[in-house]
Amino acid sequence: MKPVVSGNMVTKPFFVGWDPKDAVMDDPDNHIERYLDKLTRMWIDPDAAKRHLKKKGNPLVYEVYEKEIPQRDGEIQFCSSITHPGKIGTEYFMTKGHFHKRRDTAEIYYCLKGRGFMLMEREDGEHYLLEMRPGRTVYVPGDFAHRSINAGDEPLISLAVYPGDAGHDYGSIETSGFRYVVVEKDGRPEMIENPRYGRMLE
Ligand code: PAN
Ligand code: ZN
Repeated sequence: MKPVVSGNMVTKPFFVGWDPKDAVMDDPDNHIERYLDKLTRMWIDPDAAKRHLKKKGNPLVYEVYEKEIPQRDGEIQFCSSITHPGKIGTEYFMTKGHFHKRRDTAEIYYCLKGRGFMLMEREDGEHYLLEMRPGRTVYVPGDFAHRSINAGDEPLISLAVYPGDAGHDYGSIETSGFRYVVVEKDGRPEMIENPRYGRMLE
């Protein structure tokens, strides 16, 4: 019996297993994979991304396993968000980041594995960088764009939970970027101003 929903039909009760060893959901409906060759413009040094592709190949930067839940008010979306370890130049592997289409919707990230950060930034410039580590839940309020950053040497894995009708808006982050980025300096993570802020597509 397939214990899940389909499309926009009535939601039926279901469960998912959560592999306690690799901390990722079993039996997802969708698996989204983001490889470096499709993410070359999101770094402070896009040429470093191109050099990486030439010399070291095309790594999987992050991936998401999710159940397919109707995108409507009252439902709850949830997924495994996995950001792999690595760097482009000095900048840690990270997700594209997005606002929610319905801007006032919040999200929680329950970190299960790895080390890193949640970078959050509102349109007016208010921003926060919170450390993610196993056992910690980060609350991302509505109106904040958010991005996971892996500053460790194993996958950064979280259970992300957000409202059914939140949706994703990638456009403004793709174009403008975040005002701040996290790089490795003297072996440690450091938040610096994004030198390409406002012109990520150039
Ligand atoms: C997460 C993210 C996931 C991948 O489920 O979608 O971490 O990051 P991007 O969506 O920025 O590529 C979430 O925040 N959902 O709303
Ligand atoms: Zn989100």
